[in-house]
Amino acid sequence: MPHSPRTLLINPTITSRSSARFPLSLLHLAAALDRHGSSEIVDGNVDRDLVGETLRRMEQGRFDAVGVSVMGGPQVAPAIEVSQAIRARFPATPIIWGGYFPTLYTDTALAAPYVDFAVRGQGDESLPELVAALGTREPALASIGGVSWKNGNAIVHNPNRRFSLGDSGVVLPYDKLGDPRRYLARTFLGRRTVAHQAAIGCRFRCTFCGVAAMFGGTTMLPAAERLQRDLSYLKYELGADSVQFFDHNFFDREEDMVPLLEVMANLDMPWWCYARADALLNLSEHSWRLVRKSRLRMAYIGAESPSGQMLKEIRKGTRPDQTLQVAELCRRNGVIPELSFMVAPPQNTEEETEHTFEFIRELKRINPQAEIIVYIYTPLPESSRHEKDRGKRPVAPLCDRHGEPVVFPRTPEEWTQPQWVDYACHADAPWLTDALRRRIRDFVTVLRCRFPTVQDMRSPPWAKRSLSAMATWRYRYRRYDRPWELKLADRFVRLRLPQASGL
Ligand code: B12
Ligand code: SF4
Repeated sequence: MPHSPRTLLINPTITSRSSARFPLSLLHLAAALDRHGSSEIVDGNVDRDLVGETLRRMEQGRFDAVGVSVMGGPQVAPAIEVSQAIRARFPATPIIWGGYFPTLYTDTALAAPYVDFAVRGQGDESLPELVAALGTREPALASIGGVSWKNGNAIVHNPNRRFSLGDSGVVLPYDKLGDPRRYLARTFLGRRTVAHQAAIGCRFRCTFCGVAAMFGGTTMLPAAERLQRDLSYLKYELGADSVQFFDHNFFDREEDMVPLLEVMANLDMPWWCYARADALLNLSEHSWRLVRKSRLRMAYIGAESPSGQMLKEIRKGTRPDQTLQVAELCRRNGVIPELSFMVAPPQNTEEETEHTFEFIRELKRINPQAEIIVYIYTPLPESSRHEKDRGKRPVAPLCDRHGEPVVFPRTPEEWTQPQWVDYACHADAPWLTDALRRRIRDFVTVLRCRFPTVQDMRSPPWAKRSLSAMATWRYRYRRYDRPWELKLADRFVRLRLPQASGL
């Protein structure tokens, strides 16, 4: 009888237990692996003793391979820790890293002695093929698309593989997570919000974006029947009452969206998604009627910059006037736009930042409910971009504040240094001066106290109102600097910060 491979899948801890959402990457991989073998999942967001739980599972039963899902930023350190522990206790078990980190930084991931394989892009086909090959006497590794591996001292990158939205005809194996209901959370959308991914990829190729680096401009939408089936299961079997879509970009071409919007309108589950200003502006009144009926509560829109020139340079494909228009359009349709900006670019750093602050004020005048997220612009290294895009509109060489070239980490360990975790989280960059860093923090403090986010379920309304009143004069007179009294008050209220706890 052929051997049926067993794989252990690991989601290293990245968020608090209460913020844990379905580990969708591992659920998709488990569904694929279980067609010709079996799999188990350890979710470090829920099993807080990640290393202990992993080793316990491995002691209980033999696994042919371990797959670790890693995104850049705070997930790298626990991924290293669990991989090192597995290598020390089970040295013969192959360790495979997949997800955004090994896709964008493949050589860096494989520089580690505890990473044997890196899967680039989607793992749904590559991982089962790799695990099956590892069970053979002479594994034919070179023929598995999307896999990078070590051949002696050399690193071999097999060709990329095409993305697919294959449908097994059944819902994801949620029961592998123990009680899947514990992943439903109380949010501003509802009492039991569920995370779901319907489409994959994004047809755009913004130079700074990890999604563009992963998908290279590919997008695939699900059939309406599939969305209906999946959401019905989540609603009627698991009791979900609202949805947060992790789709890279939910709104695509209007004619393709209408059947999906009809499903949403019938299901009556308030929802949140990623969108683009141009896609929303292009919707007809008929589609907006569906959007309103479906109860889209909030759309996260990458506004990025108020500078048309910068938007062109990063290949965003939208214009600042569209950002202003979409804020107004959303207001009229009862959808809160969550607009994210990237301040402090490496060139014209101070001017662009101040320009963005003024633009945000204009947006707030147009739509006071608009939510604002301020990130630091931290472009990807050229080597991380999708192979189709490398060399096209390269970003100018990056220099730190002393004019020295920025050298990106070459090992996973270097990526765990605080300044690189901040870089991956778009929270800091080597070209920022202390004064500008403080200026940005102060602006964000005044802004979020003046306009507390509706996503904050923890702070009582009276506390939010008081903070907002305290921040009013600073906001009105642009007195952002050193808002000590707001920081002090915020220490008691602890307002939620969407850029840290959001997506
Ligand atoms: C959910 C999510 C989170 C969750 C964590 C999820 C978890 N692991 O528990 C939370 C909210 C905590 C989070 C945090 C962050 N995130 Co996040 N997140 C996402 C999001 C929205 C969805 C991921 C997802 O579930 N996709 C669905 C599954 C099916 O797809 P997938 O994860 O890509 O998995 C497939 C492949 O990657 C691959 N794969 C994945 N793992 C593995 C493992 C193996 C072994 C193999 C073989 C293959 C494989 O196969 C999978 C199935 O096809 C993505 C955007 C997106 N839509 O992808 C951003 C995204 C991944 N996050 C990103 C980032 C940067 C972050 C942060 C580090 C920073 C930030 N400011 O957002 C923060 C950390 C914040 C902090 N201060 O702590 C970036 C990564 C880009 C990059 N340059 O690396 C993304 C792409 C958002 C973006 N557009 O910039 N995030
Ligand atoms: S920034 Fe948005 S639109 Fe641009 S590639 Fe990334 S997901 Fe797509």
